Amino acid sequence: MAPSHDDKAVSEVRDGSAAKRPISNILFVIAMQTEASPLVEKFQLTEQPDSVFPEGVSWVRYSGKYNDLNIDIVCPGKDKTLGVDCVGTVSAALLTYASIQALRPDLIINAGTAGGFKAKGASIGDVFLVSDVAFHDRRIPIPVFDLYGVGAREMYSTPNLAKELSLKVCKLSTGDSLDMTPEDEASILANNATVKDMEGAAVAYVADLFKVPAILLKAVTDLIDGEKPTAEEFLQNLASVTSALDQTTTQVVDFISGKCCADL
Ligand code: FMC
Repeated sequence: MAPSHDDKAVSEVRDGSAAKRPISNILFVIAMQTEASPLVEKFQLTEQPDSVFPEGVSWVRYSGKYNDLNIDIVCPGKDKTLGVDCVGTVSAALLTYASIQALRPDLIINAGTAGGFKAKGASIGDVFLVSDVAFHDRRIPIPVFDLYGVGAREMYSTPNLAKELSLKVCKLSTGDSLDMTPEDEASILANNATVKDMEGAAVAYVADLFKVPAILLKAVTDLIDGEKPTAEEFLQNLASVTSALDQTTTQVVDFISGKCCADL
């Protein structure tokens, strides 16, 4: 019997041949519409009305061709009742899962905003390439479950990308709150994170389940250890920081164009 599409994809990941094939399908997972819109415009993508997703979900997909790349941007969309973006790990994980199944990306990019620690060298508008992720709000004080809760994992290594674009590299800690309890703070410090978001480690978890290389780009909207209240600073800087993210993301896509994952 001929191998199915799924069997072929899995064996290519195992024998490493997928990493040596030129990247053709890039999947962006982006939590907020404000973060996605400039990239949708930049890559001249169009919203796909006949969804590859199950009927009734709020998820939105934009697609198109940019250089030699097929680009999809998926967003969790607006909460059906409250009308706000479905931020956070649950939507991000579901959307990443469904998108991998439907679109078979060669590479996933999760681009978004984050809080940064100025004590660790972060400034407003910095865009970081993430080297490692972990969770800071999954406390399970039972041996081994504690490590599972933290869920630390290294991201796909992209030394050439980091070097060529002189990207700042740091660790990311993910949790489902914009604010931070003292317990979260201790855990973020233990994770040695410079930035904190609400989706990155969830996207990385799902990408890892299916062995799809993933890159995380995080732009700093607010300083967690600064003077201003987080929510206020986040909203104030969202638009300007998103344009910095947009610039770096375009450079990353231009760098990726024509390369294999192994060259990144
Ligand atoms: N803490 C956690 N998340 C964020 C943050 C912070 N200080 N600043 N910006 C974010 C990101 C999250 O990943 C969400 O998608 C959104 O912006 C805030 O709801």
